[in-house]
Amino acid sequence: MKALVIVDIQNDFVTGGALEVPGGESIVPTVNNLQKQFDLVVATQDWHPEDHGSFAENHEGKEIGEVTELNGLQQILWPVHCVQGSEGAALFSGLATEKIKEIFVKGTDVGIDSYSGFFDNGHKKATGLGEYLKGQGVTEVYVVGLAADYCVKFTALDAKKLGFDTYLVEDATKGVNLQPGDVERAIEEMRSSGIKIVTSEELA
Ligand code: VGL
Ligand code: ZN
Repeated sequence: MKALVIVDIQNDFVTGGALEVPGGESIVPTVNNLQKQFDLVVATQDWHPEDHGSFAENHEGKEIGEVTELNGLQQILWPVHCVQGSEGAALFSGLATEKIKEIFVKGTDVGIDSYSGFFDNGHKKATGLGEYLKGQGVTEVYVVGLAADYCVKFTALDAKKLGFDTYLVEDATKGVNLQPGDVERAIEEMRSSGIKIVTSEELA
């Protein structure tokens, strides 16, 4: 059994959003098409309280993009984004949602960020996604969405670590590229961890 995991296709991650992935919305038609090939489609949603520790504005004197420490973990400071219940946190309107069976929220604890859709960045708490997929008999996980160099990468790496046969659909993800080359490096890291990098064309 295979599942499509759609990561964080939310208003704040598309063009004009608070934490814009340049052209992020351009993958949406591909993601919508891919959904037709899956009996199980799930999504993740970045879902932060407004006092979240990943927001630069919650750290006096610190700037967006700075790296700080948050409860013992390195933390990049981001602009305020995906605040629970806000328009920015809503799924992007172009995303087809009829087939999405479950949504797993992450980043809900003030003191820790969660790039992966499976666990927080300290691997302390699970979101329920892993258990859910195993309970559905899933053995293959296909990961798509935003952002390639953060939440998509860590979701795919955790899927692999949990023992799923894991695929990244390369043309169904886009990255932030805070540093030039970040997306390429993320893809190489995924590949060398045993994740299969495929295109939507190959899957059709
Ligand atoms: C993400 C940075 C902060 C993502 C979420 O969805 O890739 N990146 N929060
Ligand atoms: Zn976030």
